[in-house]
Amino acid sequence: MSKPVILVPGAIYEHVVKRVEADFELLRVDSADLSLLDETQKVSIRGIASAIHLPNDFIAGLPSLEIIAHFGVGYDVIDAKFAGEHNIMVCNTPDVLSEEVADTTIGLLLNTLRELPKAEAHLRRGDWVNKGNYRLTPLTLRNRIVGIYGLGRIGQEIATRLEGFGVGIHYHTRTKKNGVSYQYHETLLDMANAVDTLISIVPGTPATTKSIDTEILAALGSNGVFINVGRGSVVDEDALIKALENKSLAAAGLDVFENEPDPRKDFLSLENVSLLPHVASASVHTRNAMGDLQVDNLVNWFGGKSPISPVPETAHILTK
Ligand code: A2R
Repeated sequence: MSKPVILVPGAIYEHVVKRVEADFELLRVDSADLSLLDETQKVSIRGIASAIHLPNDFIAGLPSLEIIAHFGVGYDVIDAKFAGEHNIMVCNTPDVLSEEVADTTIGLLLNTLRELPKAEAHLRRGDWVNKGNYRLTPLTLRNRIVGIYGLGRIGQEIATRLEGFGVGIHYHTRTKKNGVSYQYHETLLDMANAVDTLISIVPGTPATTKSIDTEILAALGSNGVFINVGRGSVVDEDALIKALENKSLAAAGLDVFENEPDPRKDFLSLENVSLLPHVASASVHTRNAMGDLQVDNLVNWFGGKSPISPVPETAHILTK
């Protein structure tokens, strides 16, 4: 029997390509563009393994498509509701990256507060021997109260790590979590008023878009620090840049941006921001685990079993 055809549109982690090739017939195109496929190819495609935005007309233009296996936990680049309405399963790669992202979050938080990348640059430039000690940092994690915006799989891991630092921990989600002792806030503004450090790890959705705005940033106060490891779309970047410029916010640490991989130039010139190029889950260990889960979802599906990690919008779809 011939193997199912799996399309890989656009760039993908090489480990995924090897795994797809081993179990399926791999078809690659440069982008999610129907004009790159002939009619026979379009009809042959039964699954997609991707890490990029898939437009709805692309999804709808593949008549035999059964499943989209996305690389990453955030799947805001796919209209999962639309896929579900077309009886197409969508899977993501949750859990396997939660600890890595939480580890990186703590690193970014400390980099932001204690200026560790700048202190290292000071040493490397020869400034330690020539000019003296790096400055005492005005900011510290000591005595901070941290608010976590999104206490899901990753948010919980961040909170667990923060417990070891002896800081106050608050959270905001739409629903209060059972069995969680951290202080809950019904609104993001309530939480921002109660904390001085805000960590965002909510998904990019219409409800979270630009939800961190001038009012939320102002509520953190002039000692306030904002860390984003979720999605850039969640922040009003104009408001954030203004707050950092006029020091109404002390500092920010950002791993995600509205426009990736080309963030706003204003961020690059600001002194009180620590920047990372969306690397929170980017170790070989964790990216391999994500790739394995992505392809295992396809293997299960085409083996007649339920996929491992369907997204909620399509979890009702039965195997074919
Ligand atoms: O609101 P709830 O009770 O469903 O809690 C979820 C929360 N959340 C929100 N909180 C406040 N306002 C919203 N509009 C809102 N939407 C969602 O975010 C839950 O506590 C958390 C998401 O957790 P998980 O679904 O377990 O996602 P995970 O694996 O922690 O990843 C979070 C995001 C991904 O979607 C990527 O964008 C990024 O981290 O890598």
